[in-house]
Amino acid sequence: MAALLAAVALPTAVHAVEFRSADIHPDDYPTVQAVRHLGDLLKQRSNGKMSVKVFAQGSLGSEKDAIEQTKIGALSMVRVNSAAMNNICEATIVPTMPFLFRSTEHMRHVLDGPVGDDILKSCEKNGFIGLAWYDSGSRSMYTTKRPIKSLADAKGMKIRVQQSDLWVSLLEAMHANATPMPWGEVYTALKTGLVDGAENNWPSYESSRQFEVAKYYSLTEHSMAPEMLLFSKVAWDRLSKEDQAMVRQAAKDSVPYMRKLWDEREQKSRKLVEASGVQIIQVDKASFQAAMKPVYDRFITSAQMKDLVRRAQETK
Ligand code: GTR
Repeated sequence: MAALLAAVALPTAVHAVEFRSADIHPDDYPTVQAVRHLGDLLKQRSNGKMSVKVFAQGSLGSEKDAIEQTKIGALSMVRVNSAAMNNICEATIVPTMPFLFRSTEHMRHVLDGPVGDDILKSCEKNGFIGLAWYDSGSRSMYTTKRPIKSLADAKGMKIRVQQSDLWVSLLEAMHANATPMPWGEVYTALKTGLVDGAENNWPSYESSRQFEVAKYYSLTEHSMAPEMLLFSKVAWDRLSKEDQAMVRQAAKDSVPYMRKLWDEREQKSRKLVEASGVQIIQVDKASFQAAMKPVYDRFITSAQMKDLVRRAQETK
């Protein structure tokens, strides 16, 4: 009887597939929650045939490591910041560019529209199926010893940046000393004085506890580099057309869910950080923006990149 049951149960078990996905953020972070939600949708809609397991908190390594694993198909999915893809898929530089987006609404319109789609599609040649864009708010500078009140204060400071040539150039345009390193190492680097500061949005600054060691947060809001959800092309090609469509739809449906969580978390994180005694500094954003011309001159050179930037800027 047991053998008979096993034989009956086997076909479903064989065909059920669990997609492994990585994220460097903790369990309660909106990106992790959103990918879990996507997994729930998928499981429901496929009657248990497809599901997702999210490995959070960087348990599978840095974003760079996770991207490499996704590329070879060892991981099916990965959620990373657009910056982590800058050196791999050139067009991801566009939404990472300083001061490109005018507001959250503008960013969402661009990414939800043809420009966002074109950038996602362009990563296919590099081995990644772009499934969705998620919010990441605005990134601002924070420091340990003294506040950045103006552009001049950033000069010579050692600032941690993401592992992207664009980010090195962005901080160099502020005359800071850019130090690329994985996110998981930043807390210690700030605490031990290896770097004088870093930059990120409210939820990352808060969830990483970096606000405890870098207590000056200067509202430069210099980039709205969004989050990306990518599927391994190798793993994708093993799926049927129907399953691919189902994954795409679930990813799409996870976006409004993510944005709701994001909006709530941004406020919650900001309040928590403020209550902890962090000093929030208003800066003249226009002066930081003006300093970014060399970054555009260096990275937005080809006709394709110029076209994407122009179309993004022209989006209402
Ligand atoms: C966060 C982002 C992460 C990672 C991190 C960093 O805002 O969600 O994917 O890019 O910043 O600065 O390394």
